[in-house]
Amino acid sequence: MVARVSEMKIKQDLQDTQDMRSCASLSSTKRNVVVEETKVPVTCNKDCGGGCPLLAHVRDGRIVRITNNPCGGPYMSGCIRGFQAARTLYAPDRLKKPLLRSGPRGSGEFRGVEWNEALDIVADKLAAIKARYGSEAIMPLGGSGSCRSALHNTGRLTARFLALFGGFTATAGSYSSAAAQFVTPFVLGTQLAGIDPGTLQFSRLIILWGANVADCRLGCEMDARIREAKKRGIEVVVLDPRRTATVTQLGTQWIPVKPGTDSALMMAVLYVLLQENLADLAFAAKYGFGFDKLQQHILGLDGSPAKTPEWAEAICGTSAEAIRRFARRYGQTKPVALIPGLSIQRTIGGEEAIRMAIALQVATGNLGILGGSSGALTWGRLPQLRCGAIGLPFKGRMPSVPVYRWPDAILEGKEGGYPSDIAAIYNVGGNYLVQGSDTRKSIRAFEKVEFSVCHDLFMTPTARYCDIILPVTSPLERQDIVFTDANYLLFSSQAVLPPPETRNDYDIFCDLAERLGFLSEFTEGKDEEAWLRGFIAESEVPDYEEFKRSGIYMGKDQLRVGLSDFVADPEGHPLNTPSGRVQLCSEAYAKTGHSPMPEARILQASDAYPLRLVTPKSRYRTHSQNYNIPWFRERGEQALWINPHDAAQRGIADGQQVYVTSPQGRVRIAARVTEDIMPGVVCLLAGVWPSFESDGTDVAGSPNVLTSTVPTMPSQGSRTHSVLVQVAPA
Ligand SMILES: Nc1nc2c(c(=O)[nH]1)N[C@H]1C(S)=C(S)[C@@H](COP(=O)(O)OP(=O)(O)OC[C@H]3O[C@@H](n4cnc5c(=O)[nH]c(N)nc54)[C@H](O)[C@@H]3O)O[C@H]1N2
Ligand SMILES: Nc1nc2c(c(=O)[nH]1)N[C@H]1C(S)=C(S)[C@@H](COP(=O)(O)OP(=O)(O)OC[C@H]3O[C@@H](n4cnc5c(=O)[nH]c(N)nc54)[C@H](O)[C@@H]3O)O[C@H]1N2
Ligand SMILES: [Mo]
Repeated sequence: MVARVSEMKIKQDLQDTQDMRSCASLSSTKRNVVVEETKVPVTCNKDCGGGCPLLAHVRDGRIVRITNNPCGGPYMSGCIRGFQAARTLYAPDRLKKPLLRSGPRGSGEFRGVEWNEALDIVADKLAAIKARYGSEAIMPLGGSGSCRSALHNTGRLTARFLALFGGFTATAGSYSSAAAQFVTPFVLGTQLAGIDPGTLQFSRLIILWGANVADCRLGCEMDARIREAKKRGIEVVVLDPRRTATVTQLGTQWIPVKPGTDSALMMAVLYVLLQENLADLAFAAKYGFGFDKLQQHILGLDGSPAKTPEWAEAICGTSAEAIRRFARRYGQTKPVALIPGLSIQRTIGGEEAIRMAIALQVATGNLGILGGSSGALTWGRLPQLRCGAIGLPFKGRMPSVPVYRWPDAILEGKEGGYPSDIAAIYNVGGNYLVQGSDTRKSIRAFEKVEFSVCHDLFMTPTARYCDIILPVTSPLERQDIVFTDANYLLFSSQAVLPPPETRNDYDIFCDLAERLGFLSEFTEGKDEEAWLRGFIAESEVPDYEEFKRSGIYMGKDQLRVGLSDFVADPEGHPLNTPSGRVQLCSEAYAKTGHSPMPEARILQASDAYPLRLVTPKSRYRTHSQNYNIPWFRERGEQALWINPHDAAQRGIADGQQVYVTSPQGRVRIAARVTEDIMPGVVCLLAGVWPSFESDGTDVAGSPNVLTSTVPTMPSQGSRTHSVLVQVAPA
């Protein structure tokens, strides 16, 4: 009885805290006298899209629940993955002992070993590889696991360790945004052309172009800001091949568009704007360079077809009438925030979609103004708060390969034109046998190397192919400073103790550095606390203790608009482009072998593979994380989304098992026949761990079994939304 009463008290207590959303109440963490419950400021520290200030409620050394940290204010909110993050900590399949492979690679046969033995083996193997081939024969792989922080950062730590060891072959660029990253500087002279989400309160139209922010987070405020805008009567147009939760919850209109065809649709929008005198020609001439040429291209005055809505309809599957209506609304409203998802550039020709999105915002006078946007990526595209982070002490040039092509680089090596022959994989914070493209090719790459080591919390498909697996702590079990995509920093305190036999990635690298003779260079004589205090000393955060207490430090300006200085004063703040203006036409870009002007470069479907597959994020997963946890998996059963029209053509009923085939592989999965996806397009959500039958068919529905490592050019970026497939009843 006593326990129940006290629990009720705690509930009331927490309720009060939540309702007040009072940051001050955090100062006394042990508020309840009956049962001690501490509230610890934390965050997830993954490349999850969020960056959310959260509070872990801890009782008897266990996290009992996770809520929003009231210090984040009314708009910042976590999501289901953050609120349920404790499920990762307490999952029964959490790795708790170092494992040494005892059967063939991929068999899953391992035996437990003591830490000392495991570390000796890793150190010896690395030393042998270096002696035989040089340290460039080692390729670190990793991405989204604990990649946002100052100290316990899987990418930074691995690079620091291997750099001090002697160097390595790096993977360059990112799965996320390689095409945008490549092309944006040609057009804008910078990557920093985003907006703070708070500026959306000034927008009169919001265009989510391939952005599904209700499921796939692009910052922890976006959702609430758009929800509020919609409540105020602002139109929110969502362009997506799928009717997503963003369409139904945040949107006022859904415009379906076939994946990889956005550049064509954008051209038709510009055509209507020009034809109907809705473009801001003065703005475009003042701030853009080459608008006249682009105009000729759009209107078909350069010998190319006119980019009419009818022309686009045939390519994009979007009705010409919908394009006209949308263009008019766009041209008649101001300011307009165009927020591209990263999806539109993870396609063949994705570079062009970004160039055209910028062109549209220039043509409508929405670039660099409050309530507008640049058309380039917004997520994480403004200066970060100054703060230290563990460094990469590498001097000189490091060989590198585009990350999207890592399996090709391993399989083909120097003979294939890559800079090194890779003999070892050091995998920390990534699960590329799920998330890399062309899973079967990726497996061959793992099979080829002489040695592979993995640090992870779970026996992922990637860990399964490694020779040694070292079990690590999770972000909630250690303290760190976490960077975000906007103008605030987070402090994530240690909420609970880690399982006894797990270690921090940092400590593992210390143990290895000691064995290999460079411990003092690696640690610089500092422990965790000393590192963190040092990072804050380099920052503008005035008070370390206060930062730690509240878990968040807000930068002064929360209403930043990228390129606003240029728009306010183009002479005083020219862009870092040849013209000093927005390079709508770029001769420098043309040197890559592509058109100086944006073009509609679109992958053509074929008779053998007539359907376009998209492979977006699930709201329940960060990439492949959480797939192994039943609570999340039950909420998002994998299925192939297919339109009734395409299903009927193939005699496929809802729930029926189907084969999805591409040149790379085959998947068998249940069909979900739904109007929520447009005709001609099918969808498998990303992050599903594959499960192969003996004939090589994956029966889990893992989309990368079907994707290809042939990238979009010239960026060498990911094209996981440009996948051509066929579907047939199984
Ligand atoms: N088909 C398709 N493929 C895609 C995408 C897509 O949309 N469709 N998206 C692409 C994108 S944008 C990205 S960013 C990549 C992401 O690809 P990955 O980086 O491979 O993503 P995750 O699946 O999150 O893998 C992170 C791993 O790190 C582990 N981990 C978590 N915390 C820690 C830690 O503190 N230490 C260590 N050592 N390990 C930790 C997790 O358990 C997990 O196994 O996927 C890409 N692949
Ligand atoms: N829940 C969750 N959120 C995340 C992540 C996660 O793993 N889980 N990962 C984070 C990371 S690392 C990244 S890089 C970002 C990625 O963010 P995005 O790349 O934007 O995410 P996706 O889910 O791949 O795609 C978003 C939407 O675009 C649609 N789409 C696909 N192709 C096209 C196209 O060619 N044109 C148009 N108009 N729409 C298209 C999809 O149907 C989907 O609804 O998300 C971040 N947020
Ligand atoms: Mo990403």
